[in-house]
This record gives sequence, structure tokens and C-alpha cells, in this order.
Amino acid sequence: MDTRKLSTLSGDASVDQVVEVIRRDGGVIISDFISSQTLMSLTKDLDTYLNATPCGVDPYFAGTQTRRVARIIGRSDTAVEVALNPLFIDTARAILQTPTHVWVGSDRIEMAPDIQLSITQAIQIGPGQGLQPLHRDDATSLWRHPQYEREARVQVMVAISDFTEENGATRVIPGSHKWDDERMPTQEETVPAEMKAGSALLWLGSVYHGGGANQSALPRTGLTMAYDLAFLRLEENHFLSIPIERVRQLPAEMQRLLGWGASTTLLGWVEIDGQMRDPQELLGMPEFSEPGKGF
Ligand SMILES: O=C(O)CCC(=O)C(=O)O
Ligand SMILES: [Fe+2]
Repeated sequence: MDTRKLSTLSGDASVDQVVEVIRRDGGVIISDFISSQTLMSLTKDLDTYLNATPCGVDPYFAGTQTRRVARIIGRSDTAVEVALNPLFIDTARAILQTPTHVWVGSDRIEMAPDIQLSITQAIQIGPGQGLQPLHRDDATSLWRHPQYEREARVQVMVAISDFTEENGATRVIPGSHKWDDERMPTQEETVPAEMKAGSALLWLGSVYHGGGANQSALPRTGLTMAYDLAFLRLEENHFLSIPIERVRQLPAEMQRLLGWGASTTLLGWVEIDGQMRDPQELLGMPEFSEPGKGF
């Protein structure tokens, strides 16, 4: 069987190197993706919520021994740094923003899709949790494969605890981003994304993967986030999950990546005074958040 391993690059690898390995294998481990200080701060932020969150109730996919905490950008400043980590976001841009063109009258206009932060979730797999079924995360958008032109998603899983085969490290099938939609994934073809806390797995939405079984006595904790093509529907509904006061405090780039910006292809605008305007303008209008007043 052609089971490939996952390669590891260091946190100071270039975006080009990371993109090359991801295009070849579908995923790559980045050692020391975040500093120990960032890891400490993330652990503290996430523990507050994980400790207050019950395990899931879905035995099929989400797991009954697994805790999942989303709304991460609303809850942790350090998570904003992770979302804007240059190696993550620049890799996502390099892979997702493949240009194309459209005709508008006699103008042939080159355009590239924007990206959006589609999901943020801390996933804590507890002892006794079995294997998650293998899946492609771009299945949420019913993405078809193989795709020679356009990937839908680039995702990160930051190890908050060490990830080992025994404690449920994410299981990945390297190379499966090139498979068609008929081929069924099997656990025998997977490899565990083993890595130290602070390292991260970067992978494509087209790669088959799933949470591993935790046969250890301690939880396995990871923080996952994904950038998607901005013309797909957000997986996590940030508009309803993050209070407007919090959105106002975020860096402008983060606001846009959460959907508070019209895309270059004109999606997501709001009407203000009869004009199609950028939703980021609303954030500067105090009356916008007053219930019943509108704008
Ligand atoms: O927790 C993991 O290792 C992976 C989880 C996952 O792939 C998912 O929930 O979509
Ligand atoms: Fe997944």
C-alpha cells in the first residue's frame, strides 16, 4: 500500500516551502508553529471554556468523549494572533487565491477569490473516545475532486497538548487530496499527526482525516481554524457568535476575514444611503448596534 508519511518543516520555513509540501502531500507538520509564551496563553484561554463545556452528544461524528469550544475569536486575543499567523494565512492565500477572469462588457477582468476564516474550534479528545470517521472537511461545501484548479480550504490544527498516536493525534491520509470522490478512505491508510505542543498540522480541506482514538489517561487538546474561499458559506456563523462590541475591537484585517468586509467579487455588501457599501463601515456607526434603530 502506498502509505506516505507526513513531512515536518520548521516554524521558520518559507511559505513557498510549505505550499510545495502541501501541494504534494496534502498536509505538513510545522514544528514550533507558535512560541511557548503563545502556547501558555492559549492554554489558559481555552481551558477556561473547555473546563466549563460538556462532552458532545453525537456518537457518530463529534464524539461523546470530546469537548468542542468554538467562538474562539470572540474569546481569546491570542487566538487572533494564531489566525493572523503569517505562515498560516499566507499559505492559505497562496493556495486558495488562484486567479481567474470574468468579462464585464468588453473588459476582461482578472480576479482572485478572497478568503474568510470559516471555523475556529478547540477540540479536546478525552480518554476512551474512539476513532472519528474519516472525512474531508470541504464536504461541508460539497466540493468535488480531484480539483486541478481550486482548493476550498486550508486548515490548521495547533497542538495545545502533545499529539501522540496513543492520545488521539489527528489521523491523515497523505496524498488523498488527489483522490476522486469514489474512492473510500480506510483507517489502514492513515498516519497519526504526531507532534509536540506548540507545533501544528496544516492541511487541505480535500485531505481525508479524522480525530484519533484516545487510549491514554489524559485528554488531547488541539485548536483548529480554517480559511475557506470567501464565496462559500461560513461554517461557523461569526455574525451571530461574536458580539459586535468585540468585532469593533479586532484588527481591521480580522474583521474582514470574519465577513465584515465586502469581497473583491462584490459579495457581502450592505446598502447604506442607497449605495452598495462595505460592511466594515457599519462598525464605525454607533447607531448600528442599537436594537430596533437600524442604520
Ligand atoms: O480532532 C481532530 O483531530 C480532528 C477533528 C476533525 O477533523 C473534525 O472534527 O472535523
Ligand atoms: Fe475534520
